[in-house]
Amino acid sequence: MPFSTRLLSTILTKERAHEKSIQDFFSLVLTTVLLSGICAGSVGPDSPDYSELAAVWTPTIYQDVTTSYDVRADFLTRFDFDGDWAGGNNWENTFSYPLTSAVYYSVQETETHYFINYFFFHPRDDGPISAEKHENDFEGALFVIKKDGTPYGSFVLMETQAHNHFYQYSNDSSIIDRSDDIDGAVIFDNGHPCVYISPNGIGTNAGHGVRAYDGSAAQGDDGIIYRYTDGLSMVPENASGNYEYVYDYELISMDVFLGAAL
Ligand SMILES: [Ca+2]
Ligand SMILES: [Ca+2]
Ligand SMILES: [Ca+2]
Ligand SMILES: [Ca+2]
Repeated sequence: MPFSTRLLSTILTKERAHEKSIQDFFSLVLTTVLLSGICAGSVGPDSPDYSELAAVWTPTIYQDVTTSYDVRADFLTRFDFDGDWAGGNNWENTFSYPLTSAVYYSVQETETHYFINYFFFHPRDDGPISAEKHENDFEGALFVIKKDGTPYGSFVLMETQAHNHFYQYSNDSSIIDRSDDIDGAVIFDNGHPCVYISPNGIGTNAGHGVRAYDGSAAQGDDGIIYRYTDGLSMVPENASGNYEYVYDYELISMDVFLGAAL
């Protein structure tokens, strides 16, 4: 079995055992599509380098954490944080390796827009009951960027995913409610859209679901910020306080999954 197929099979098997993780399943379906190459976008003659484009629009991430399951289980990291591409050992390896900060991305484009997916990986989705626990928690956000003649375009909206809901956020008044409604506005951090990721636990505001950050304080007065600055992969050392500590993160193309399959 090709590596990518085996990898996804491992992840999906784990995920399907977790019946409530519909949100994770949708993310993985998208991941599957991306890995299959079906969505691979062509680079237009005037398009910027995708890695540069993704870096320009990197989200500033308000990562809430909880001490209930060890705050490290809420740290963003890379899928191969433990030095291998095996998905079936990530739960037990979570605290045995440094959880170096990373966010994955992929870009597609049309004649008028760029669609940048940012994917957030946590080795564990933990909770108080067995049905809440699973490894390989891969969730994300989609940013829609309009081609406006400038090198990197202008932000239009973001769609995020939390549990079995997709949420839409925009500051553009011309985008109105239709079959789905606009769920709120977008706060920018020096030009970077701010997103919120819930901590481990149970309920609507847990499980690493992603929403636009709304300015709220971190639950339990602990949470950190991941802000893309120099693209450095870091291991958070302190998660206490109301988003008091800030850490840079590495940006990685989803293509690495294809590379790992070779
Ligand atoms: Ca592993
Ligand atoms: Ca909505
Ligand atoms: Ca999750
Ligand atoms: Ca917290």
